Amino acid sequence: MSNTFTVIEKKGLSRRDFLKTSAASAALLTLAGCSPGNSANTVSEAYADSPVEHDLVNGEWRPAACWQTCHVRCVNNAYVVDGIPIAQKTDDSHPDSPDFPQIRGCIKGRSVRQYVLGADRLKYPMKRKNWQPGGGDSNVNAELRGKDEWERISWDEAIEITAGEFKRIVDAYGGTALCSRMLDRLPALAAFGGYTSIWGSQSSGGNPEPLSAMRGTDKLNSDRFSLRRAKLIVMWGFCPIHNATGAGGLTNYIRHAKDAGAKVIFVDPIFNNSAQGLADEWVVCRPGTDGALLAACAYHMIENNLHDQAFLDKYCVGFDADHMPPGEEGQENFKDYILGAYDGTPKTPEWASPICGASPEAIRSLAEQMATTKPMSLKFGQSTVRSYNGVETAQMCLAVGWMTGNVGQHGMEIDWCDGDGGVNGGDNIVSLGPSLMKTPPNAAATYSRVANTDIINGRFKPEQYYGIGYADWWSAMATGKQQHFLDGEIDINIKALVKFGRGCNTNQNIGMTEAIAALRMPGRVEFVVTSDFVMSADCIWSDVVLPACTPWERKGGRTDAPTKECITISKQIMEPIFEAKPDWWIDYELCKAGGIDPLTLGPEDPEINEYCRIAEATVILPDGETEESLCELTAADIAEFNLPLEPHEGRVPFKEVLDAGKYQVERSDGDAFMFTAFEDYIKDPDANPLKTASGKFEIFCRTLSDCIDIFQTTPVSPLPKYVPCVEGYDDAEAAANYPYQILGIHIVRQAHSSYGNVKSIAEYFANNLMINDIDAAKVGVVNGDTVLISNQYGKMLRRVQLDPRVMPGVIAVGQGCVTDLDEATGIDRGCNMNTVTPTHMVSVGLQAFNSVRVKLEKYTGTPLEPDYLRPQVIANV
Ligand SMILES: Nc1nc2c(c(=O)[nH]1)N[C@H]1C(S)=C(S)[C@@H](COP(=O)(O)OP(=O)(O)OC[C@H]3O[C@@H](n4cnc5c(=O)[nH]c(N)nc54)[C@H](O)[C@@H]3O)O[C@H]1N2
Ligand SMILES: Nc1nc2c(c(=O)[nH]1)N[C@H]1C(S)=C(S)[C@@H](COP(=O)(O)OP(=O)(O)OC[C@H]3O[C@@H](n4cnc5c(=O)[nH]c(N)nc54)[C@H](O)[C@@H]3O)O[C@H]1N2
Ligand SMILES: [Mo]
Repeated sequence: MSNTFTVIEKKGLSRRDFLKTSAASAALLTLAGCSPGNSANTVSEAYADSPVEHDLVNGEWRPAACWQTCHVRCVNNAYVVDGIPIAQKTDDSHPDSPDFPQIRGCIKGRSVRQYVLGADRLKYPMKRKNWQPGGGDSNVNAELRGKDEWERISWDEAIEITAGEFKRIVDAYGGTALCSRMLDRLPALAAFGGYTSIWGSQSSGGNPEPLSAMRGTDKLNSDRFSLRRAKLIVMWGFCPIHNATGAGGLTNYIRHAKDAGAKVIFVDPIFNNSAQGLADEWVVCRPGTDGALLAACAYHMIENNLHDQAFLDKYCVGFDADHMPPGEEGQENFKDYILGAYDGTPKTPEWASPICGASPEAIRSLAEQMATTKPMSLKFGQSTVRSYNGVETAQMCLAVGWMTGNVGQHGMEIDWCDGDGGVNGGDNIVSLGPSLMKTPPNAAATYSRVANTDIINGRFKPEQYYGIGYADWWSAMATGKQQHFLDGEIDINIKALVKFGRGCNTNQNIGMTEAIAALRMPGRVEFVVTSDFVMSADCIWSDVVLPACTPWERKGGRTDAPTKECITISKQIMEPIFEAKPDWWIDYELCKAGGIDPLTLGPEDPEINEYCRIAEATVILPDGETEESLCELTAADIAEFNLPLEPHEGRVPFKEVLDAGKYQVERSDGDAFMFTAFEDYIKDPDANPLKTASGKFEIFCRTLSDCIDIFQTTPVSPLPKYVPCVEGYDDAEAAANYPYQILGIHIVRQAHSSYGNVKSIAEYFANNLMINDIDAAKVGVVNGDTVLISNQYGKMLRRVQLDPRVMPGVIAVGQGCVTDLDEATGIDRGCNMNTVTPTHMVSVGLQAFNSVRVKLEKYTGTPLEPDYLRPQVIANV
C-alpha cells in the first residue's frame, strides 16, 4: 500500500476511500485469473458474481498502454475512478480460441498500475547537490556520482542547465562529445550537433550478420498457423513462458501444435519453466557450447545418411566439395569439417559430449529426430548467440538446420525468436500509419551497427562509421582513447552521457564496474542527464534527472503493433503525476532554449501523432492482397482531434477503433495470411533467388567473413565451425580460477531493469541464485544463504535457491537487477548480472553476456534480505 499512497494524497482522495478502492481491485485481480475451475470466457464474466463487482460502477474501463522492453504490446485496460486507475484487466473483448486468441497481458502488464503509481516515480526535475554546470572538477565532483544527495530544481532550471551544457560541450568539443546508446529517437541530441553512438549488438547477439549474409534476410519467422502443422518442435535455448508471454503467446501456439500431435524437445542448460509444461524431452547443453552439440548432430546425420542431400544440393552452397559457391571451389566444405578432414577431429557425439554435457545417446537421438521428422520447427532463443562465439553459433544453427531440409513448407522453420515468440512471419495484416515525429540527421554521423540491407546489397561503407563498440565504451570514456575499427586507436572526448527515451546506458550493458569507475573519474565526463519514469538504473548515476510522463499520462496514449494481426491503442488514464512531462515536451523545450526550432522535430502538438497513426492505419482484406483504410475518418473527427488529415472511408469509425483499445483481424487455419518462411524460394529457386551472393543458402559464406574482417576484431571463418568461448566452459585457465558458468536469464517479473521495483510482483516471483543441489553442497550453502559471486570483472551478492533443474556447473540469475553498490566493500548488493560480464571486444561488437565464469563463496558479511523486502530506490526531494 505504501508505494502508492503519495499519489492518492496528491489527488485529494482520503486514505479511507483509497483503501476501499484498492482492496476492491486487489480482490478483482485475484478473481480475474486465479480461481480454480473458473469457466468464464471473459474477465467481465469472471467478475459477474463477485461480491465486489458493485465497486466498479463509478468509473469506466479505458484502454491503457503496456510499453516496456519485452517487445510485445498486449491489450491492457484500467478502471478509472475520478482520474485514478483502481483496477486492471486484460483482453476480454471476445472469447478466447486457438484461431482468434485474446491478446492477454502477463503479470507485468497487469501491474502497470503499481508501476505508474509507484513511490519511486520521479516527481520533480532534480540535480545532484554537489554538481554544477560549467565543467571542471570543482563543479562536477564526479567521484560523488551514485552517492550524492538530490535537490529539487524547477523545469526552467532543468531545461536551462541541460540545453546550456549541451551547447557548451558541443561548442568546446564538438558533437561527438555527447554520447548515448542509440535506441529510440534522440531528436534533441541530433539537433544540438549530433552525438557519438555505441555500436555492436545487445539483444540479437551474433545473429544479424550471419543471417543477412548467409540467407539474405535477418529474422524471418513462419507464422503461428504454420507452426501448428509441425510434427516436431525443437525449442533450442528459449523459454516462452518467461519471454513470450503476451499477445496470444508462443506457449499457447506450441500447445496447439501439441494438441495436433507435435512432439516438443527443449535443448537448454536449465529444465526451464516452459520445458516443465511443454517438453516431451529435454537435452542439456552447457552455455556457449551449442556449436559442438549441433556439429555432433551433423556428424550423426552424415554417418547414417539421414541428412536431406537433395535439399542441400538444390538450395544450399558449401555443404560438400561438389557444391561450393562459384569461385570457392577447393575451399573447406562443411561435410569434411564435420568428418574431421581439416583438423583431424571428427565431430562425433563422443567428441561433443564432454564439451556440451549431453550424452552421446541423447545427441544421436536428437539428431535422428530432427533429421527424420518433417515438418519440423527449430526455434532458437537469442540467448544462444549472446556468447563470445555468437556468430559461429548462428552459422552452425543455420547449417545444421538446413541439413534437415525443414524449410519452405507449413510447419517448417529454422530461425530465432524473441519476445514476440517468432510467430509473426509475413506481412502485417493491420499496419499503423506513418509517424509525424522527425529526427534530424545525426550531425556527428556515428554508427550503431552495419545495416543488414547494406551487407546484402554490398553497400556497406566502413568509412561512414565512427561509434564506440560496447566493449570499449567505458574505457573510451575514462581514457579519451577508443579503438576505431578502421583507424586503430583514436582520440575521443566524451563529455556528456545522455539517456532520453527508452533504453538504459549503464545497467543493461557489459562492464558495469568499469562504467562506475569511468563515471566517477575526475576530469572526464562533465554532465550525465537522464529522463525516465521512475528512479531507474541510469538515474542513479546522473547529475540531472528529468521526470517523464508514462504513456498512461499522455493525451494521445500510445499505439503499438504486438502481432501482425493486431494493433493496440490506448487512451490517457490519468493526469501527469507531479511535474512529469512528455518526452516530446522535453525535446521541444531543450531545442527552444538552444535556439533550435522545435518544429524541426514534429508537429506543434505532438499528442496528435498517435491519433494520426491510428486514423491512417490500413488493413488487408481476406484475399490477402487488397489494402483498405481501417478507419472511417470524418470531418468531425478531424476537427475534434485537430488532425492534419483528410476525411476518408474505412472499415470502422475512427472513434470506435479508439474506444476498443485494439483492432484484431480474425484468422483461421489456411487463410490467405498464413506464412511459411522462404516458401517462394523453395517452390521456385530460379525465379525467387535469395539476396545472397550466390542466390542460395550459403553454408560457406564469404560475404560474412569479409564483412566481419572489416571490424578488425575477431575474424570469423566463412564456414560454420565450433569455436570455444574465451572464458567459457572449455577455457581451462578461466575454469581453474572460476569453476562456474553463470547465465543471466530474462525472468517473468521483470522486463530487463524495469519492474524490479514493483514489490507485489517481486514478492511473488523471487529472483534468487538458481543453483543445483550438488554445487550448493560443494560451496556449502543452503536455501536462503547469501552467496558472493565474483570474477575478474566484479563482485555481487545473491540469495540461494536450490534448483535441481539447473545443470551442475552452471548457475543462473535473473538479469536486469539494478546495481546497488556497497561503497565500503565494492560489492554490488543488487546483483546486476553485468557486474560480472566480460568486457572484451567480440567480432561484430556483440556483448558476450552469457559466456563468463565466476567463483562462489558463502558470504560472511551482512546477509541479503529477500529482495522484495529491499527498499525501493526513491529520491526524496
Ligand atoms: N547480462 C545481461 N544483460 C542484458 C541481457 C542479458 O540477457 N544479460 N539482455 C539484453 C537485452 S536482450 C536487451 S533487449 C537489453 C534491454 O535493456 P534496455 O533496453 O536498456 O531495457 P530496460 O532495462 O527496460 O531499460 C529501459 C529504460 O528506459 C525507460 N523507458 C522506457 N520507455 C521510455 C520512454 O518512452 N521515455 C523515457 N524517458 N524512458 C523510457 C525505462 O523506464 C527503463 O529505465 O538488455 C540487455 N542486457
Ligand atoms: N518477462 C520478460 N520477457 C522478456 C524479456 C524480459 O526481460 N522479461 N525480454 C525480452 C527480450 S528483449 C528478449 S531479447 C527475449 C529474450 O529471450 P532469450 O534471450 O532467448 O531469453 P533468456 O532468458 O536469455 O534465455 C532463454 C533460455 O535460454 C537458455 N540459454 C541460455 N544460454 C544458453 C545457451 O548458450 N545455449 C542454450 N541451448 N540455451 C541457453 C536459458 O537457460 C533460458 O532457459 O525475451 C523478451 N521477453
Ligand atoms: Mo532483447
